[in-house]
Amino acid sequence: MKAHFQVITLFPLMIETLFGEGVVGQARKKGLIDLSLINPREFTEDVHKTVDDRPFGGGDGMIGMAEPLWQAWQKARAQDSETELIYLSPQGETLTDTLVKELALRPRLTLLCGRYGGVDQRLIEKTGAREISIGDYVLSGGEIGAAVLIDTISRQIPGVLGHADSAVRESFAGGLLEAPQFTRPREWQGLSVPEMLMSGNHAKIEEWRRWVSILVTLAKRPDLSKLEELSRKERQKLRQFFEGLSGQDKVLLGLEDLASEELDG
Ligand code: 4GN
Repeated sequence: MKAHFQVITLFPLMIETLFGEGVVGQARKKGLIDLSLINPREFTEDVHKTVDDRPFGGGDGMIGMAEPLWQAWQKARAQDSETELIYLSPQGETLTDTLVKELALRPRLTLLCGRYGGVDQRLIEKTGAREISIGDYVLSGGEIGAAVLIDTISRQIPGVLGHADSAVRESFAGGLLEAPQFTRPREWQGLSVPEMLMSGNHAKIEEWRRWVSILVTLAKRPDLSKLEELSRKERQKLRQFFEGLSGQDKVLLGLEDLASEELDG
């Protein structure tokens, strides 16, 4: 399944720069991802190439004019008749791992980036654009939001990530954070690496990482953890595992504040 992203933006270089290299840049070279940039300025008729104007009723910022954006959308549709329009805005549905996976099922998307005060609402109405927000904060333009969508969806496309492809893609599924990672040297500024990771026993290491993942999620993002889905037996095993960690490992893993009582019940 090949992805096709089209981005309607006054600043195409922002997007082209970000995705000229890195994981997405490589995937474009392999032909797994197409990226088209459409500049609404292309569709202006006046000498000043006007794409925005002051808001009716007054207020700060400039508003993207409906007609150049409409023409840009027609171009996107001409290039991909099945593309769907997404408008990046703080008013949209919040992006989550679940929504990323849903969008990745049909990755033929046109991302509309507003600037300044946003775009004329009649354009949103006429196009039926789906509004998505990348989080509860305001950006100076939709480009960074569009980039977040392109990056997160691309990681779901088979072949885009390295070997461990699906394993890496699944890392957030199940609502668990990853266990902390370490590399050479074995000792750095008086700190060593958890002994288990040096054991060479891959099955044991994977089991250890899974328990650490559960603990790290509980400690740092209790809102994500689905600990209530663990059985009583698993919870008991988790508590034993936590109590068996060395003091230094608890510190290294960021678990020093997690009390074993939190694993009760
Ligand atoms: C998207 C766009 C934040 C988001 C944006 C977000 C551009 N700021 N949270 N700024 O996903 C409409 C008004 C587009 C702001 C403008």
